Amino acid sequence: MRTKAKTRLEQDLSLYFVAGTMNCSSPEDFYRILLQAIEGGITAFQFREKGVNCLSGQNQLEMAKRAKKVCEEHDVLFIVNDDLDLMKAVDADGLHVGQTDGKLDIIRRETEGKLLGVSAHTITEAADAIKHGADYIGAGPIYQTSTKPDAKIPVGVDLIRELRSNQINVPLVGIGGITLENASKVIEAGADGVAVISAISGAINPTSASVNLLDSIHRAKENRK
Ligand code: 3NM
Repeated sequence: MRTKAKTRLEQDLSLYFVAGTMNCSSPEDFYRILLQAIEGGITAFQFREKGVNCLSGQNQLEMAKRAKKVCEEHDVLFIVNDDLDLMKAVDADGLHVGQTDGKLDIIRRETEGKLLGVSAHTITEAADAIKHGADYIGAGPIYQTSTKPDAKIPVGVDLIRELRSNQINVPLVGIGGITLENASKVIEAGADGVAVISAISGAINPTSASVNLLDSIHRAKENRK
């Protein structure tokens, strides 16, 4: 990736909201929360419609289109989790995949011209993802999370530090159990951004939760300079 594009992506991943309708009390509630998060300044959004009670088929497609439209209107990156066909159907900005979502070289070929994010839990996984052309890495779970039932053991911000000291220089976001209280530690350890579900979807006021998270992230980036 060219330096300018990389710098832009680093900024665009600063506050990365990840959610699906299952993380909210209803599909309409999901859409309301997304609008409020956008109002609060999220820089990227990942449509992650998976698990119990998730939308499927046409309902899922319609919601993805609505979410993409509003993200596009507000210059918020729109990434689809794990579903290449859905990414193509809505012409998303990119795809995010985990370690078990398929062969990376095939996925990279299928996502040409789009962003590709990969979840990694170790240095080896991150290095392998980059070798296969990942544009950014989601590292985690950093802290304990109850949002993802099959999440691995929390690795702490040490994983971020270790990735940075092992030449993992692509844009990097931490994920898992990140809240207003600990977001700055993830940035101080070397991440470009934080990815959150419940810190925004479960907030009483998703707009102010986003404003406060972004403020904390910006401050931590300033402190790093
Ligand atoms: N991926 P919350 S942890 C979607 O470790 C996801 O790769 C993780 O939810 C990983 O912000 C996680 O509510 C859940 O903890 C994040």
